[in-house]
Amino acid sequence: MIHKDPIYITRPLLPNLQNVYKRLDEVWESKWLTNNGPQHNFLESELKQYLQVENLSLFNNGTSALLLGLRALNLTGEVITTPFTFPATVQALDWNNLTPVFCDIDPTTLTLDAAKIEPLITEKTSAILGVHTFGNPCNVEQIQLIANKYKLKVIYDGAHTFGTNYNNKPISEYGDMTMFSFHATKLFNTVEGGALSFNDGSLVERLNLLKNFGIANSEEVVLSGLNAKLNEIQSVIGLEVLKLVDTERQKRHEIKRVYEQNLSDIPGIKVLTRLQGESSSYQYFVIQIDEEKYGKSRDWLYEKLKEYNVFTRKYFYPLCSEFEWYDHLESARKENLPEAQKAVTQVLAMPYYGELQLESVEKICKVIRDCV
Ligand code: T4K
Repeated sequence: MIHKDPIYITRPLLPNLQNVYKRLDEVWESKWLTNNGPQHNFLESELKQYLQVENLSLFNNGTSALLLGLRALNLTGEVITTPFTFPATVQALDWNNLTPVFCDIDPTTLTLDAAKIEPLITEKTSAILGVHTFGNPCNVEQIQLIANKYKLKVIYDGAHTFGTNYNNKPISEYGDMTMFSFHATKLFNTVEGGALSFNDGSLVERLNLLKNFGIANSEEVVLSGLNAKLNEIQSVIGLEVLKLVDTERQKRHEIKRVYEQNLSDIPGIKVLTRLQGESSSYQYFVIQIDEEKYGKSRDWLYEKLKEYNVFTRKYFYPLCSEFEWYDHLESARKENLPEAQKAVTQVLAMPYYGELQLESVEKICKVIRDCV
């Protein structure tokens, strides 16, 4: 019953090594390792096609993509966002001297509750930063209506939404800008990496400057930027991993099916499945545990599964609003964020990657079923 090898929440999608060597040969031959090399440019065009986006800019990780994307939009003052996210979302605001205004989440999708956004808008608000949490799209239509009414920018942290469609449209068609993460733990990875897709094509130049120290040419440095470029080795990995993504999605589809089949009738266990009309990102498989109905808490189950060598994750814990540097913010107060407070104690991300054996999924579900 106890798994021989530890089962983690994910394992990276690793490309065929011989194919990687072949591409690396090209890199060695060219002696071009970074700064918009041919592998980077090829990956960019392949990804544009895969994600069906017109404007795409690659970065060395998702966090710097978001950080510089916010900078490119010239935002100021306050940005309305969710407390239930990975620290990167709000830290990208911090590094732009933008103040997060925390808005509670919708209990069904665990994304920004659009109905609670409007009362938080002040004359200092410049944008809404939503997170498509676990690949669940935000209430994009409602958020856009609010943004139009108050002339706010809309940025989505789509770290979990590689290849997600919503209403038969690529997820990146919603909002002004969407960030993708290509971290090793993501469905598509370049070891570390990320991208921005954006509506306004004229931002390309500004983003290119921002990720390359603001260097316009050998004579001019026109703005204060960063070094946030995706290099040739990362791009090689990306090009080879991209070939595997569709098969990985199919495998994850099966795993999801087995989880759903085995968990759906356990009292107090709610599967945060994809919403209707959305084509899932297959990034995470997440359950929500209602202690009253299940009889045991999320933390109890987390520890119990460890005894079976199964390492789930409490994504996202703690809430970002609880970071001590936000203590002074009115919007960070517990009583303003009841749904987020609940989710943070109930959500558990389960092992989810193509190589995971269906038999292991069944065993994990049996532990969840039998231990109460
Ligand atoms: N916004 C959101 C909503 C995000 O979720 C993230 C990142 C970002 C922004 C920022 O994007 P990036 O700047 O990272 O591109 C991981 C990832 O590091 C992070 O990318 C991700 N979200 C977050 C949800 O998960 P940790 O601290 O949980 O990772 P770690 O090292 O504990 O890995 C998790 C498990 O994955 C391990 O237990 C085993 C497995 N693993 C991990 C690595 C790195 C492997 O098998 N091989 C590996 O190489 O943050």
